[in-house]
Amino acid sequence: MQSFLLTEMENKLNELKADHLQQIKRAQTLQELDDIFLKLFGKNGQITLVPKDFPSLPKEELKTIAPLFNQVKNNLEQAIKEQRSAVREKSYQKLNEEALDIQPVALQQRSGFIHPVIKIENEIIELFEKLGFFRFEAPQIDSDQYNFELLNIPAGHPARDLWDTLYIDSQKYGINPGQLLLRTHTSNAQVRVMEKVKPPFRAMIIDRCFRYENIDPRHEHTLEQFEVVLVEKGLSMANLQYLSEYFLKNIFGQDIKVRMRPKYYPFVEPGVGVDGECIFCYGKGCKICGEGWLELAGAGMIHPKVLKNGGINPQEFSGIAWGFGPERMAMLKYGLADIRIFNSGNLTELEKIK
Ligand code: FA5
Repeated sequence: MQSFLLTEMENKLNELKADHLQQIKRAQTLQELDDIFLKLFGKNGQITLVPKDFPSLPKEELKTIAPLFNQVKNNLEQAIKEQRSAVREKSYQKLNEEALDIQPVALQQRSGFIHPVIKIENEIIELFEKLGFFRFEAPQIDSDQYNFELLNIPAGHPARDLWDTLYIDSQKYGINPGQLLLRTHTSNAQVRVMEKVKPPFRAMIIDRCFRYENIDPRHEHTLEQFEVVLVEKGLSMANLQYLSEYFLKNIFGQDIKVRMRPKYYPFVEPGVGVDGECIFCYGKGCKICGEGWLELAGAGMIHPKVLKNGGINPQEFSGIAWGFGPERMAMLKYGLADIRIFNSGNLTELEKIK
């Protein structure tokens, strides 16, 4: 007669099998199946714990229970495996049946556009090329010599205060402090072009400059300048006046009101400031322009000392230099109240500027 323990174990295995085969068949999700699997085969699972009583059975009975145990274990494992596949298959079918609308979404097309300041600069370059000007480049990091000294602005001269200069900590490069700077204007090209090109010549420089500015709607720390340097025989203020009008009327239209007023720049004599009438207040004065005019350029006849510094005889040749801010021009042309939009990187706003 078989032992009570064996009978008990056989009953338990048969019950486990019957109960769980039912549960497995009914399971509708992978989560339910995982739970059943853990309940049976986890560390303390009901099937896992069955063999712990095997050592208490006589050897003969072990031969009976072991195959039953393996059979129940395999049946349950197999049933879970099959039901997992069935659940997966069902969910794939459901996905297939759901009419997924996968029409392509209408993507908004964005094309690149030219920055408004570059646009105005391209117009300017084209205008001056027609008059025989060639492009010249000077370094953005330059020496005090070319930015100031050779332009008749010696160290300690009060005119240096006209430019809020950003100096480079140059000692670590073996250069005396105060000798290396971010150029404050494109005028640093004046003597360089004279050294490189034999007169007569008509050069233009268009590039970035830097100032230690308190930024506001009219002032940026990083700004563009455009400069012409014209060295020929017999030039006068009349040529400067002509160039100013040719240029500004071509950019702004024939109605632009332009004025010239005396202005001190150490590298020109006489020197002038060129202003355009403010389009926001029509000359009345507002918070954008101050007194009704927006300063666009500084200009004048190149000082004889500067010509000499560039190796040119001032008795033989005369020069005109003229430097202005393309951003200020773009503000006037496009009716913008704040210069800071240009360097803002705000593509949505920049794209609107037409
Ligand atoms: C100069 O920089 C002179 N080098 C111009 C010059 C050239 C005079 C040749 C004589 C002969 P000024 O600092 O005024 O001058 O600047 C010239 C123009 O640059 C200004 O009229 C203005 O249009 C623009 N500008 C100056 N500072 C700023 C600024 N912080 N932000 C934007 N534009 C500026």
